[in-house]
Amino acid sequence: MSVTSEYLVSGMHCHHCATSVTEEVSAVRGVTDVKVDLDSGQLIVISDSEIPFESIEAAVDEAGYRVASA
Ligand SMILES: [Cu+2]
Repeated sequence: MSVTSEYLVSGMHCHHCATSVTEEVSAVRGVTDVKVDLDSGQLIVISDSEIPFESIEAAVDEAGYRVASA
């Protein structure tokens, strides 16, 4: 089973920001694919099970950005 979750990340300004977020969120256990749209700040997480919001929030925080909304 594959779960798709969408989040909004604030503070990303360039390709480097998007790469940082992608790397950190990709490292969260259970995550199989991550897509970041720099213009809209949209973060799409594909996982093989439901990932707790706190885990995504922590990973984005680790990258230096903030989840604006789920
Ligand atoms: Cu940047």
